[in-house]
Order: sequence, then C-alpha cells, then structure tokens
Amino acid sequence: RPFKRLADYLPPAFSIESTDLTFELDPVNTVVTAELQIRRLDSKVVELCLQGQQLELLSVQYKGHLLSADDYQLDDKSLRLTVQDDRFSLVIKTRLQPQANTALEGLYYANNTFCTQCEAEGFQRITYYLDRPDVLSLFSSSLIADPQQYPFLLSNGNKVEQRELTDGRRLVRWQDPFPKPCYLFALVAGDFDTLSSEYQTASGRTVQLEFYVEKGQGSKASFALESLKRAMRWDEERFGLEYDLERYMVVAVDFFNMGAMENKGLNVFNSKYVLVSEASATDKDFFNVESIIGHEYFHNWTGNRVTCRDWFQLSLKEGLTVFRDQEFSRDMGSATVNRIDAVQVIRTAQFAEDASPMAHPIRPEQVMEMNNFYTVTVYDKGAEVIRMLHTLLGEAGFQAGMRLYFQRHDGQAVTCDDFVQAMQDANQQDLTAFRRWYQQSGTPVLSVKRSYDADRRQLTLTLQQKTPPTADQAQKQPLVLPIRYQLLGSKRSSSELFVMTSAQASLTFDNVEATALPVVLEDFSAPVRLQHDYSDAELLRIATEASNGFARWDALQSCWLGWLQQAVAKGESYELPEGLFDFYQQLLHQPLTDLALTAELLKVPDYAVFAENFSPIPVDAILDAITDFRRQLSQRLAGAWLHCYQQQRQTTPDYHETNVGQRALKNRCLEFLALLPECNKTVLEQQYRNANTMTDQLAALKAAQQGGYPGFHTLMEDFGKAWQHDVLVLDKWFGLHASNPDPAVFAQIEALCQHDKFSWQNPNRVRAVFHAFTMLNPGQFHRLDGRGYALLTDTVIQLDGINPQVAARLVTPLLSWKRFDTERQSLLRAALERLADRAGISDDVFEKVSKALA
Ligand code: HT7
Ligand code: ZN
Repeated sequence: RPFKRLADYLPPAFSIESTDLTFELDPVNTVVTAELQIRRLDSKVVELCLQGQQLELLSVQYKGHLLSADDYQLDDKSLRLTVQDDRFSLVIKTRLQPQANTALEGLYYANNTFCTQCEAEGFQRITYYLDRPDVLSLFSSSLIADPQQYPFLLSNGNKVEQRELTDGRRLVRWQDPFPKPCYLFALVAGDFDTLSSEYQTASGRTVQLEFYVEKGQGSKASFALESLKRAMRWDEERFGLEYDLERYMVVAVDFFNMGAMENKGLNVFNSKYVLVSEASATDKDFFNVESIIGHEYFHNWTGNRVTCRDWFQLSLKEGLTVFRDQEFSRDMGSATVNRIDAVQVIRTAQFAEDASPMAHPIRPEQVMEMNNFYTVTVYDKGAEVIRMLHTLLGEAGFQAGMRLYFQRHDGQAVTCDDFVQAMQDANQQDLTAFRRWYQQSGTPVLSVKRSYDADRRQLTLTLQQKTPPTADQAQKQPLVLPIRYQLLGSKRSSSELFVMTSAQASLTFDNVEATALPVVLEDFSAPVRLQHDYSDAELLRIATEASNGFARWDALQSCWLGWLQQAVAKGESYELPEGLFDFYQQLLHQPLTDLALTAELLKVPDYAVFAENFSPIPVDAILDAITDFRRQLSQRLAGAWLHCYQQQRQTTPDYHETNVGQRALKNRCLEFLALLPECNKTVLEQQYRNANTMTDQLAALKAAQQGGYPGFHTLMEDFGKAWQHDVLVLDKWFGLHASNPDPAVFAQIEALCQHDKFSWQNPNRVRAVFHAFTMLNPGQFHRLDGRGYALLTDTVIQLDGINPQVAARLVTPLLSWKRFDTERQSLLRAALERLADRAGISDDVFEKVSKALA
C-alpha cells in the first residue's frame, strides 16, 4: 500500500478562492452542493484532481454547464477533470449517509446530532476537494434542516442569515471572513442546552461565548466556560494574542474520535472534556478540561491563523500549541506537578514510541495514513522541542520570535523550518544545528560522569550523548541539548544553563568541596534519558535539598528505578533502604507547602514507568516488585499514613489548587492504608460513602481494588447503579472493571460489552474498557497463555470494520513485541500476523501492523 512522502511535496497547481457549501441535512440522505471558484496557479497543469472518498457523485457543473460522465474521470479516491480556463467555477453535488458513517470522519450522525470532523483528511468525505492544508479558501455555508429536530444549525464564522423555507425547513447561513484550509471547516446540527457569556478583549471588543451541550447537562459546562475566559485572558497577557471573531462556539458531543477539534470559531469537543461537576468528575478531569479548552483556543493563532503547509508539518501547530497549553496550565496550578506530568508522558509513552516500530521524528517523512501520526512524538516531544527553544532564547527572545512568526506568516500555510527561521532571525542566533531535532527520531542517552580533584578542589563533569538507532533511522547525530543544572553544597547555588552541541563535553567547577553535588537536567530541560552513577544517599540528598521541585521528584524516580532493577536482578524481595522510610516519615508528618508535589513524592512509580527502562521487559518481576515495595511502605509507615490521612481528611469540594493538593495527598495515604488489613474496612467504606467529590469516591474504589478489599464488589455494584444515568461516570466504572488484576476480568469485559450503555460505535465507551485493560492491567494483558493478546486482537478486528482510526490506536500495545521474552514474542507476533493477513484490514491498522512485522 502506498506511502506519501515529505520529499514529494509540490505546491498546489490550483487555488480555491471561495467555497460555498449547502447542506440539506438528513441522517440517511444528505445532499451537499459545493460551489467552488477555482484559479489555476501553474499554467502547465491541465488536470484538476479533487480528492473524494465514500461519496455518491450526483452532478458536476463546469462554468454553469452540466458535465456528463465522459467529461471527467471518477474513482473511489478522486474526481479528475481536464480544464482549459485559468479561472472557473465548479458546482459539485454529492450525496452522503451520515448515519452510516461510524468512522466519525467527515459528516456523521450520532445521538440525533449532525457533526463533522475534517482534520486530517475528512473533508474529502463531504465533497470532492483539494483536501490539503495549503489550499486556503473563503468559506460560506448554508445549513438546511427540520427546525423541530435540529433547532441549532451551526458553522464557522458569522451567522449572516436565518429563514424558514416554504417546505417548513430552516436555512441558516454562515460566512467565515478568514480564509482557511478545509480541515478547519465544521458544521453541527442538533438540539442542545446552551450556556453563554461575553468576553471583553484587551482592545475592548466584545466576543460572544456559546457552549452547546447535551440536554440537561448545561450546568456542567460552566467550568469549561470560565476556563475559556481564563485562556483568552492568558493568551492576551503572555503572548499578546487576541481573539478575532465576534463569536466563539464550543459544542460537546459524546461520539468523537479524539479529545477536541479547533475548527475556526466552532470547536467540537468530546463531552468528556467539557462536562464536569465536583460530584461526577475528578480533579484530573477538571484539569483536562481547562487544559484542552486552552489548547483548542490557542490553536486559533497557532494552527488557524498560521497553519501547516502539509501534514508532515503537523508539529508546527501541535507541538507549539501543546507548549502553550502546558504553560497555561502551569500558571493555573502547581507548576512542579504540571512539569512532572508532562515528563511522565515523555518518559513512558514517547520513549516507548521511539523504541517501537512506529518511531518517527517530530516531523515525519513518510506516512500511509495521516491519522496514525497524531502521536505523542508529534505532540509532546514536539512541545519539548519548542520548550528547548524557549530555554535557549529566554522568554523575551522567544516572544520576539513569535511576533516575527506572526508578522511574516499570518494567513499562510508554512513549515516547521519557517517557524525556526523566525526564532533565528528575531534573535540573531544560528539555529542550524538545533533543526536536527525535527529530522532525527529517537531518544538521546545523556551520560554524566563525575571526577573530583581534591588538591585543586575541582569537580569535573564529563557529558556524553548518543542516540541509539530507531526502527526508521539507523544513523544518528549529536543534538543541541540545553542542560539546566545546579550545584548543591556550593556557593553557586542558583540554576545555570549549559548548551551541549557535540557528542562529548565537560564542565568544570573550581573551588568546590568534595561534597558538592551537581543536579543535572533540572525541569527535564532536554528530552533525553539520563544515566549517572549517583548513590542512593546522594539521590535522597537531592530529593531533600534541591531548590527545584522537579529535581527532587526526579532524584527519587532514579532511586526507585535502581531499587526495582536490584529487585528484578535478585528475583526476590528487595528491602527498601532506611533513608527512604525516614524521608517519607518526615514528609508525612511535615508535608511540603505544595501538597500535590508531596503526593507525587510519596508515589511508587507505575508499571509503565519501570517497564520503559527494560529490554526485554520482565513483566511479572516488575509487578511483583511493585507489590512488594507498596507492602513494605504501607507496613513500615502505617501510623504515618494514618496520621497524614487524618490531617488532610476534610476538603472543600471545589476545584482549587489547595483542595486538589489536599485530596491528592489524602488519597495517596489511602492507597497505602488500604493495603493494611486492619484499617481497610472503616477507612475505605467511610471515604466511599461520605465522599463529597468524585475524586474521593473513585480514589476509595481504586484503593479498595488494589488492596483486595472483600467489599470491593459491593461498592462497585453500588457505584454502577448510582451512576447509570451518566455515561462519563460509567466510563470510569467500565475502566475499573477492566483493570481488575484478577483472571475474572475476561468474563467481566465480556459482560461490559453487553452492558446496555456500552456501544462499539462510541469511542469513549470502547476506550474506557480496552484502554484500561491494555494499559492499566499489565498482569492480565500480558498473560503467558496469550488470552490478553487474543482479546485485544479480536477487539481490533471487530472495531476496524466500524472505526479504523480508533482501532489503529488500540492496536499500539501489540506492536512492541520485540521488547518481551521469547514466549510473549511469539504470541504477540502471531496476533500481529492474524491482523496483517486479514482481508479488508484498514490502512490505519495495516500501516502499524506491517511496520511491526517488517
Ligand atoms: N487538531 C485536532 C486533531 C484531531 C483529530 C485528528 C484526526 C482525527 C480526529 C481528530 N480530532 C481532532 C486536535 C488537537 O490537537 O487540538
Ligand atoms: Zn492540537
């Protein structure tokens, strides 16, 4: 099957100056009329090739003349015409069946609502078009539908007309004043609860803010609405960027392939990232809502006003926008915990992707199915690359670069190189070597060695970087690494920056004591794997003394990894050092001011964090060691967990930094208390029954599950009944069932798939069950009888016929088969072969599976 390659990019030979769309909406028979004003840009090209998929072509008019089938070529991917004029109009009529569109790309109909998803290449499922991001057009759209069933007819831009037609249908017309690529087009038609407000921009304009959510859910959108206002203000204050339309609409739908979509003036959101209340959503859910609302809003400049030239440049908008949303979240809550969370994503998911058959640079060079490249590499490593630019240039230099970028490219479709060039020119810095981050895949390993010369009182750090080969690239070169460091126990106690540009470098510190201790890679200033030879005592010293909160946490992570490696090597219980118990005892009696950070410091890392550091991955030994570490901590510090738990017990329910930190710490204590048979019952039951937030209730359930509390099933039954009416909460319940570490989980998953609220058509439901099973239940998923792999393979096959995009995301845990022992390797390989050999398997799944087997 063919790949598309970055090297083959050619500018478009035609532009579409305006696009006028009329939708006669009906779930089984929607007619779309597209009137395009087209201009030839390259006089040598006579063939106009428009992309189109899953369309029924009804008619084509060229300059007002109806064409016959002999006048064009049509196949299942395109409509081609030979054209002589330099300017001409085309009117194309197509018929769609939105209800049958379970792939949720293009125009689909679910839950009595019409909705579109056009990124990356979904617009070609609406009409024949130049479906590429560098074709910018002025869009207008008329939506026609029965006003009883679909009272709200929404599209991008300004509403310019509304009238009732003689046949009783309603027509609403929209015009978007900003030229845009078709991936930013959107329409929504349905019946909703609305929540509106106004926002006054810095320059004094008034913007209407409108949220459209499922009937009866209006009150759950107010946090999202307030988050939007905070994001708008923040972007004005930090980046000097103001919103540009009169109206900003957000629609929440339950059927959605991803988190949200930044369509111009009309964002569409997965309802999970809009609808929250203290009773039904956790603090993590609130956090996600604010961050994703921010992310989509920030795209209005970084993505919409300046967009991508081609899809290989996706990180231009996504890496930059993730960086912006991370900075926003950091300013809204605990800066350190935000950084820890972002780093965890890189160290687990992104490093794993680098080590997998799907390894690619943040600017990929070839793709079969673009939807497969909305990855942690493009998004999160992309954001780390932007963060390194920020570290190298400083806030003022970075903002100067941003201003130049918008000055040069507003209204254009550009490349990652254009972005770096603007940063370079605004700062008169040569970023040539830095650009390598865009073309090189893989995780650099940075090793640090120390030597101390007692006579000279001189400490030398020798740094070496090396990037191991990846599945897509054998040869690697040194990268530019900004390394933030601090020297503990010396006069130079503030944080400094060293920029490493070659494979080896050294740093010397004069006039320092033998006890001076360098803290390297503060705030994870470069996305690398760090190797060092620090002792437990030194790491615990960093965890206690470093001024950088992230560095404290990170030192402890290194300790955990070392202890786990020893436990795995020994094959039996490894006794945790006294220093750790002392450190924890101290934290539990005197938590840091940042309670959320305290909770992070008190955590035994998850399976995924440990697994990422092994090849082959010793699944069972890691799980055994984690269980043993938790047991040791719970028993040795039983009194301290209880003391701290009681100190933090009362929390006010609202989502506010202090309350969030308090809950995080309290629930960390609960996790360990639940492992003690003597306090299980009262503490768990009380917290479950008296919880005033979903955070606390769910934490009690999870702790009960992990602690093997016998009353767990009764609590789950109670929870399932109590939340029957709320699918977003039921998703949590589905996930908890699927993460049950007992073999009974297979029967439970079978039952969940029969649940009347479960639907194979709904990605949220499917992900709730199967994401939890594959990612949060490693013991059962990686069973040595292959039952876990077989379940996932059957699921992928079933889902591929319904929604290939979601199926391809779900298949990921099967790909890294080479990272396991030989028994698991052969089971995983057989599962992959079963998928590859299946007739009619989608390009989405095939691309990933075939790479894994190559
Ligand atoms: N830019 C949006 C990407 C997206 C998407 C991509 C493929 C298929 C479905 C999708 N839904 C949303 C989301 C974002 O990064 O903001
Ligand atoms: Zn995005």
